[in-house]
Amino acid sequence: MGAPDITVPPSTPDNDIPLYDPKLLAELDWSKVSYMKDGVTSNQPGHGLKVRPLRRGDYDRGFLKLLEQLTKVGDISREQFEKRFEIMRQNKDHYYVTVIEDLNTGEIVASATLAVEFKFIRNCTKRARLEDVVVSPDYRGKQLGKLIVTTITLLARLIGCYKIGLDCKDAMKGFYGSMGYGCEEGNANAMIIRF
Ligand code: 16G
Repeated sequence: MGAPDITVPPSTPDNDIPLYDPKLLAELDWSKVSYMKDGVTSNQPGHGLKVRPLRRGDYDRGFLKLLEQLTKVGDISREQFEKRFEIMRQNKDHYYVTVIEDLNTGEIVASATLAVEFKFIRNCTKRARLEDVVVSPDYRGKQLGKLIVTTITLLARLIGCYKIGLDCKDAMKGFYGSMGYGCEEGNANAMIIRF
């Protein structure tokens, strides 16, 4: 594991503001999850690790650098980050960015987002999307991918979404398939226009 190139921010009421209520994570029902080894869950993620909502102070904990593992992020200023964080936080019930922190270094080492779309269909239901899944290269092979993805899946269920979906590269189909995600017969076309 490389030394972190971050200076951990002090714990202040402002830095510690979570994007969503952390109590939700304590309520996740892991009882039917059979593929995690060593009893790992979001409540027991392993020594020195913590699964928690994104916090306002995570700008200084390598969160954006981590996202660069996934795609282009851009040169985001603290002000931009905090503005986007506040928009997400105020749109309560829509954005659940969830991270894994290495408590020894203070670094964010994995992240995934539950994005929730409100609908009229199916009695005004909610549909979930699993987005921006990323694990630091230094922490691969420790189940953190499965841990963060399953945390999001269970969270979607807990808050009452009727389904959860994702887009991914072909090479990742096996990974998501191992946690119950799959293509529906006759209904497996994700179409996009890039602007
Ligand atoms: C992947 C991600 C998606 C992310 C996109 C970014 C998962 C399950 N899928 O499809 O959430 O937004 O990559 O790539 O994490 P892009 O910048 O090329 O759209």
